[in-house]
Amino acid sequence: MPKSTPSLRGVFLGAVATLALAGSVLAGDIKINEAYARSSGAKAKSGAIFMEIMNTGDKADQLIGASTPAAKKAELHTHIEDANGIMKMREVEGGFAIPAGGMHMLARGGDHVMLMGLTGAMLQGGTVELTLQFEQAGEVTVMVPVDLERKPMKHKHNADN
Ligand SMILES: [Cu+2]
Repeated sequence: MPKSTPSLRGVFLGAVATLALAGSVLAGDIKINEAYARSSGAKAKSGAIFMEIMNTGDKADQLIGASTPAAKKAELHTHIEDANGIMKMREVEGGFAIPAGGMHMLARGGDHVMLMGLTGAMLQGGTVELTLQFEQAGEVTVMVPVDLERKPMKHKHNADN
């Protein structure tokens, strides 16, 4: 069937290109986009990972845990404002809901994966292997590029920035 060969080859190459895209992964209904990791510097004992988590399925999922060889512990954190107006981080019991057909952002100043007790310095250009645990999708591993230069994300409608 010589006619079908070129299209099959195209599909195969497309899949390889998707896998090779740093900071992205597709696992079942879960798609991770634009993941990146950062810390406050080479001597930092902790770091954080941000990403967009999409759920392309028709069933709600939940991110319930994370682990990485880059740190002793990975926790699901959010920022909350205390009584004095000071932003503090705390662990989120039960993790983050990823709605069916929707997405959940992990972003600076909001929800994030916290890495505590880094096993080595997070250097620009490096990569952190992160395994996320989802209730439905199970374990999803993404190779996360370290990006110390990325600025916090601006809202898209903020055209004057
Ligand atoms: Cu944190």
